[in-house]
Amino acid sequence: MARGTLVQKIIAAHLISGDPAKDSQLLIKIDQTLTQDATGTMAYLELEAMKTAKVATELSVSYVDHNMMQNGPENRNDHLYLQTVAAEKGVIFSPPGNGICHQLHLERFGKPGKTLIGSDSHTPTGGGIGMIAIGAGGLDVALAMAGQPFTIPTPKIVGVKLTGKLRPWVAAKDVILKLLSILTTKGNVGSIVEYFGPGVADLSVPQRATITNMGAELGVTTSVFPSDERTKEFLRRQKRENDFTELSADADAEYDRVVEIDLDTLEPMAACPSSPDNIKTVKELAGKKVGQVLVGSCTNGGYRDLALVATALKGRKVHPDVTLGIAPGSRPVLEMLCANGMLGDLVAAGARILEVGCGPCIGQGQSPADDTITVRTFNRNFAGRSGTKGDQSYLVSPETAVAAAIAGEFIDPREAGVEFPEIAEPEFYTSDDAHFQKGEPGKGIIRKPTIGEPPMNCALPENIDGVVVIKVGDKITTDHIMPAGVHLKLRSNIPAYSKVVFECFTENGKPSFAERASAVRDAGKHGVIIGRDSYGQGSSREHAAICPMYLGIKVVAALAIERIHRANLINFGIVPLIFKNPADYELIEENDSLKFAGLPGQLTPGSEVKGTLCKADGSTVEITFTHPLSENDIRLVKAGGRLNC
Ligand code: MIC
Ligand code: SF4
Repeated sequence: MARGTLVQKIIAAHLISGDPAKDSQLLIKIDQTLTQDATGTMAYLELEAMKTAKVATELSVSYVDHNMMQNGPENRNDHLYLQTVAAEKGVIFSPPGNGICHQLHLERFGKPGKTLIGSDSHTPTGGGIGMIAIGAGGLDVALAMAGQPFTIPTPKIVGVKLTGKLRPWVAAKDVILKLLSILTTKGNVGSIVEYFGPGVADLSVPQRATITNMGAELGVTTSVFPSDERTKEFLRRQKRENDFTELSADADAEYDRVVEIDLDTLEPMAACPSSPDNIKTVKELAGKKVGQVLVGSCTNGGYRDLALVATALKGRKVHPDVTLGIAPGSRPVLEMLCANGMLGDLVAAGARILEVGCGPCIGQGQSPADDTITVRTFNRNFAGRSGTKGDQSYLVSPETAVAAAIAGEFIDPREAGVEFPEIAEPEFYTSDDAHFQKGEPGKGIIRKPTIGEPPMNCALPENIDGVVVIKVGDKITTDHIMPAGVHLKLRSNIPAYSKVVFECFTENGKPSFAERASAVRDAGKHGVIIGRDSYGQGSSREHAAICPMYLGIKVVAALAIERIHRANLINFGIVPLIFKNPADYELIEENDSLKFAGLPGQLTPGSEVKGTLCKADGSTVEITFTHPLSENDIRLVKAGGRLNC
């Protein structure tokens, strides 16, 4: 691993086993965990299955922020389970209405130099305060709560050198959009981004957190900023100055790759439909009519973001053709806007005030109209994530969003005729922790009927009599595999949720993926999924592995599989394979038979795996795969996943 870097120092302080100079896998101690409700129910069911009496971490927090619509009893049933299981296991519970996990964790619990894993892919938000904060599947978080170390690939460190200062109307969001235009969402698996250089001091902790949050879209393990005077200042304003430790890389730190971004020359930018790395300058989009603007999410739901929008709108009205929704990232943020009158300014301007939480970012309401542009301060614009098929979702800064809300069209915010609102950090943030619950154990766990058990798998069969149930292309996200939106409430009910696996690929009148996979399983055969590059991007939702496993999928073969999804596949006993020769992908069609004789025996660290492709005309081709599995991973997949071990 690159020497003298901040990442190397924090990892060295947490290393349990593995030599960063030699080994490809490192086991690190985890100080803190976080979960959110949509992945949390499964994580705590798994923790219960491990018979853990109390969590072994320094701090574990269970947040409710995703599933808050309460259309039907499922959401509230989940909340009650989470509240009572937290009390039993020594986990702090953050109830619905308190805020988005990442925003609250940064405000109230993040500590420089600590390690954090969270069952949400945007856990790297904590990198803004100098933590090594990593997104993971629920089972890995449950294991960390039980005191087990977490495995990371020995990272390549990408140093991002920041110089200069952000100019008015150019935002922290534009820094990460610029980096996405350079590094893209593909090909960064196993890397960690470390920010350094004189430009770092120009950015406050919330601005840094915007950058590390959306760094998740690069597909890296995490991103991290040094902990410096700005960090100290943020912690003082949060009334927790004692949590400060100064941390930085050595002056002569070596990075595996260096990218330089001059903040002075950045432009307002947007990620265009339907990928966070489809970047254009706002100037290039100028004049495009906008139908909806949404401000909030764990990327831009903080005090400065909303205060900027409120101040720009003061005395103005939202354009009549636009609906503007504001979803504050946390209760403290909303409380501050209430206290200083900015909430009134937003309401007077015509904004619709939404509940504190993830809300429209995960398709919980506010789906845009057909054929209209929606402009969002969020981090993901995957096709259909907004709840509207064929949506045109653009990701921007609050600065660009408010300019579009006023003008009714894309406009470079520097040309919108609005005076730039200088937003000072408040002398003190609202730091009332009264709503975090440290419940008492011994009162019992409430488990209503909509909460099922995590499904079990069987050991990996000797011979895989595989059938290709689906073949998909590049950049398949876990939103494609396991849709959220209206189905999000099924997260605690695997049989019901499994029915919508790959729903976006079901053609009208044709059998669904679930029906086809079940037919393969019921015929005594084994389901195979074929993906192309960067399979399993995005969300950490382990349901993208659990539900296919439930439907009998045994193998996922692709050109590349993203880190969190790959770990989830292994955890649930699905074998991830990589095409040795990428051209072989072209040979395979849906419904082909792909057989693996003696698969458990073929799996040793670094081994090749041979499969036989049998075409409908009776011809056969041998295909060679590699795999990314360590010795321990092999043990897990052979057993049928961690819960079977
Ligand atoms: C997301 O932004 O996609 C989510 C919803 O927060 C997910 C977690 C989930 O699917 O529950 C994530 O980012 O990991
Ligand atoms: Fe919630 Fe959206 Fe952040 Fe995911 S990306 S945690 S859905 S706000």
